[in-house]
Amino acid sequence: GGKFVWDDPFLLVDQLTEDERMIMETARGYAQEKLLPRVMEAYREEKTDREIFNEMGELGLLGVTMPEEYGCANASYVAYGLVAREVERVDSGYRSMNSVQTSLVMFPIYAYGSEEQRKKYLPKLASGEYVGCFGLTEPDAGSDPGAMRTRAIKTDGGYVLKGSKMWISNAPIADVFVVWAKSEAHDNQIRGFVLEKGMKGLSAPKIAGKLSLRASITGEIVMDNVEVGEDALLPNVSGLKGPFGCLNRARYGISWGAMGAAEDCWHRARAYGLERKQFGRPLANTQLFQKKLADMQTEIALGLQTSLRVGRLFDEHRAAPEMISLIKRNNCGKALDIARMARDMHGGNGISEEYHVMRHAQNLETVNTYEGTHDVHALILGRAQTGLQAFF
Ligand code: TGC
Ligand code: FAD
Repeated sequence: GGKFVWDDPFLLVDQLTEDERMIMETARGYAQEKLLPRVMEAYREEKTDREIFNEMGELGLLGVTMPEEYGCANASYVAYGLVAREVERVDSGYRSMNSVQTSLVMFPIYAYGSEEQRKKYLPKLASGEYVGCFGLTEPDAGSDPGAMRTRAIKTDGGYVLKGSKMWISNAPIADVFVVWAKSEAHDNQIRGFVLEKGMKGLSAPKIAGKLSLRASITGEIVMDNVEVGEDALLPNVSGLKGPFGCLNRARYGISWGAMGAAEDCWHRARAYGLERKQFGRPLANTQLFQKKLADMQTEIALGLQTSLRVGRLFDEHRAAPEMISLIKRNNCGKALDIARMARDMHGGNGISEEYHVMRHAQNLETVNTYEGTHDVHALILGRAQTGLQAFF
């Protein structure tokens, strides 16, 4: 007979390589020792610690899947998922900082950039010396990024960029901006451009008043006739498949990350239920409490196993976008349900910052929305099985 490990029901750890386990341990140690002690204050005060990028960079946790020649770990997509899970166990905002840098900034420069662009940006993004951001969403183009208004107009030596982006993670502290614009010189196709902090006409005001993801800074990107050279254009991709190629990777990582947040909520609810007594016995000794724990355990075990499967397919270049929509949607939705449930199981204490579950629940509202909302991924999956387009 096999052994049942309550917090690893399908023995996920056994399915990892030695390298993956090492990266997971590094990420877990860092997250628990360095991120957990500062998250309460960061969240309460809406404070993003810029040094987190340097710390993650030093440990090789930025751009983990990219080659060693650019200062990266050349690890598997499963390893990338494990990092997301460990970091998001502490806070979705910290995972967001890592996802954006890795999948949305380093990946497009690596996959679509020139060798000069790779050499110029990747090592500094890998070490955390540079912070990157990714501008796709606009005030009037969120779920429908094809409706973007940002334009690149051809000049003698390059382009002028005009437009604005909304809800951009890392933007106010970013050194490097990967932005997507319709380019007149390229049949109005969507093209990627790499902008740098300090360019004339470029600003990134902070969006204040967020009640979710408060440890991760979010901003606008305003491009008021920003002049760039030809060397700012990402030469090797055109059309929506450029940004979507990045989103496939980030969404996949989020499917692991959301499960990390859910695991933290589950473990905390279990520990609370064992400790807290009402009606003369521990809460965990009641049927309703145990049913909730069983539901959490089940959804998390299934969710992690599917992310692992898609990660392996990613490494074999066989992961389809629809697989990623399925796990991004389901894991985020389930994580949000679990966090709300854990909040409830903590009673009044559940609303206090000290118990962490309310913060996870608030964060997961964003995670369920960004990178394609829960419903938008349903429409992607609906289209894939009916052949009918229901977006409009
Ligand atoms: P559609 O006609 O479906 O496709 C247009 C072109 O794009 C290609 N494509 C993909 N390529 C690779 N991977 C994918 N997942 C792809 N999805 C589409 C497609 O093949 C086609 O190429 P071509 O060559 O034939 O032109 O486009 P549509 O306009 O109908 O799209 C609809 C929809 C809903 C699927 C899509 O627009 C969508 O996914 N919307 C959600 C938007 C979104 O996810 N935004 C994310 C912004 S970034 C962010 O949130 C970062 S937060 C990160 C953090 O802080 O952690
Ligand atoms: P909308 O598209 O207006 O959607 C509103 C509602 O309508 C949703 O429930 C949606 O599911 C529903 N809906 C939309 N279309 C349909 C349809 N056809 N049928 C049925 N229902 C529909 N973007 C970036 O580019 N870079 C970033 O770094 C980034 N970081 C973010 C950080 C945070 C904290 C947040 C909150 C967002 C971030 N985003 C980022 C933006 C994010 O990707 C968008 O918010 C998301 O794609 C949804 O777009 P929207 O907000 O315009 O909502």
